[in-house]
Amino acid sequence: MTSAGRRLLHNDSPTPGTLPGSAPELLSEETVLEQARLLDITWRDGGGLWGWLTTVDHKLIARRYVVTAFLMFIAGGIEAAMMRLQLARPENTFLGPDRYNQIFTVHGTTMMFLFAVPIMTAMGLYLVPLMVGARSIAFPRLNAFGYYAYLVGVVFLYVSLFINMGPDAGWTAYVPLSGPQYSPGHRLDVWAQVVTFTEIAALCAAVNIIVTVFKLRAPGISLNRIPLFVWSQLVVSFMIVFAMPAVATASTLQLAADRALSTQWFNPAEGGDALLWQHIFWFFGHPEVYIIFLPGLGFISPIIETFCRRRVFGYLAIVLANITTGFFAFGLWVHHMFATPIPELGQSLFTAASLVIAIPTGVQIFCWLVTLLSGRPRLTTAMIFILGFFITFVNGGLTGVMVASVAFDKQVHDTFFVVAHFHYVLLGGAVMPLFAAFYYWFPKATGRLLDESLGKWHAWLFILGVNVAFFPMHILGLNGMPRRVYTYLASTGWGPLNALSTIGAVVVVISVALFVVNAAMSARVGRPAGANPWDSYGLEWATTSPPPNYNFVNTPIVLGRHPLWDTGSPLPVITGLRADRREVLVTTAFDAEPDYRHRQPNASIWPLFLALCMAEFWIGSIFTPWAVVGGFGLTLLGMLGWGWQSSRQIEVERVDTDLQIIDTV
Ligand code: HEM
Ligand SMILES: [Cu+2]
Repeated sequence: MTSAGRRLLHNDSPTPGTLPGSAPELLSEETVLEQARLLDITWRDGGGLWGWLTTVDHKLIARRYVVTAFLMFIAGGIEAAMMRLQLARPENTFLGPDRYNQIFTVHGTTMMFLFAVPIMTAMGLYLVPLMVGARSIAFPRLNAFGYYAYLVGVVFLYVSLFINMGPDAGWTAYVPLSGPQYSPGHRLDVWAQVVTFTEIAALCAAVNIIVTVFKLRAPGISLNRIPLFVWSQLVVSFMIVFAMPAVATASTLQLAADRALSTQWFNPAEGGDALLWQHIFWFFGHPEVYIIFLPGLGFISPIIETFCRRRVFGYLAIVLANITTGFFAFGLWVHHMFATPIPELGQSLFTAASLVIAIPTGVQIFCWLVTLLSGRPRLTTAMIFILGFFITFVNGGLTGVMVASVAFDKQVHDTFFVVAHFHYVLLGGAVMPLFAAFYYWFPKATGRLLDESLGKWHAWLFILGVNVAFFPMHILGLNGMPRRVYTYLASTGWGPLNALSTIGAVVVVISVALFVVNAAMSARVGRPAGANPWDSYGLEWATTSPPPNYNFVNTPIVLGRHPLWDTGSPLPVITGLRADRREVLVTTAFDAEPDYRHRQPNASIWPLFLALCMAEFWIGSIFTPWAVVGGFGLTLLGMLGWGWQSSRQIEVERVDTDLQIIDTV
């Protein structure tokens, strides 16, 4: 790179539009068009069914991921509606006890494992490479494999539910209820393997995002310029790496083994420990909640900035809040176990830690409030959802602080108060920001805007419905209504509030139906968006909508935290990557200086093949030990094929001097 280039990257106060110390040559329009044509040929995956099955384009995979996970939100929503119908009046007979057990378990399992985590990582898999100005994601084939592993879990859970083999011990699958003695049959084996598939998928996504953020950032995106959404994805990816192996091990190597191989991990009669399950589960389970809502919070900064036309207040504070939340999240798990015999000192410690974690989240909220108050907010649909987030999430956070105290928690443990609390957090902290993100980034992914007037109906009805559905549950819980119970007597007096809650759920169903109609219509006939419909600042808005398969014709150069606002469009670019093969620019971890050119794999069938082998292995093992033998052989074959392809395709090369910094036309 030229010395002008180096100076450029380290110049902290850029003058928009000019390059300090250099007289850059300009790229002519023909050069750019010719380059785009070549890149399109190089990065295009095959057409037809084969092309569809073998693609490794991160955007196509992420779109499938988002759609599948959203279908899971609908499935979980149908189950929620069924539960609410059953509970609408006392002694109802719509769902019997056995059906109800399966439905609440599958609802919880679907929402946590098959909707919330996957949809958040999928948004990252789509947006992170675009936001850091990369041609692609770090490991395209691993990305495809992760999606297929997840899809196997989805299909397996729902096929099982339809053949009356749906798990029924709660999404937490506590032993001894979930063990061989009290849950004979295969229902809980299904649960254990579904968890395995989803955790493998989450780990694939996490590793991919971490490496993409550290090594594929466009020149100039030093650590202190990484977009806030990308920061939240990075923190969450590290959390996944530490949390998911715990539950995958507990469910596959311990619970499934206790059930199939008569190991005795959780059986006190044979020297095992039943509480061990709760510890391992919640060591994963508590961070899981933050894994779900930190990306939700990550959506908020860019949306508020865009619609207030103001840079967010307290960038550094928000980054540090993300990191501390990620850290502390691993020190709270015992607050889910206050009803078990935990030493008093331990209880106090975990109470204190649970109170402390409210602080970093509060810091983020205050930063956004300052930004909102000092800007001139435009009340678009995305912003209405963010308003809903403030109301709903803060309420859920407050009840969280309440249940952090042991004395209070023991009163409301396993009642509907807890159900109200965590739905406020999840719907307010994850689902509302997610809908905001849909309205904001849908035009990027499809090239068309969602309809705003339908959107506003969706937003207001959703916020109203959620609060009507869940607020009464606080009171029901305080009045003693237990969770996970299929009915109650009229003499309890819980009927009217339950009926109100069900009405709220119906409003939620209507509002989500409006969204589905909106998305289906707008994807076809919505208003064309253009590259940057909101006049926003991030790199994802610097390319066309939808982005081409190679993301950017030339890698942009970033001179501030808000590239399109700092520099204006078009951005200066760096040239020199080859167009005749799939190359990405690898940069240094801290300062994002060009380092290597890395050649990436072409379309491949091995990810799908390997996921199917793994499905055969894990699902088959429930029914016959021979599946393990067959699965082992097939998996080995899949790995060999995968590796053989890599050895022919992938290489790295040190960046030489032909990378140049250029101001485009
Ligand atoms: C507005 C939509 C929703 C409604 C009406 C709803 C309703 C319910 C109800 C009534 C229960 C309690 C069943 C019982 O204990 O008897 C429940 C449990 C649960 N819900 Fe939801 N829910 C909704 C959305 C969500 C979302 C978005 C998530 C997560 C992202 C979620 C996660 C859970 C979990 C983890 C449980 C606990 C399951 C268990 O006890 O094992 N729900 N839901
Ligand atoms: Cu917790």
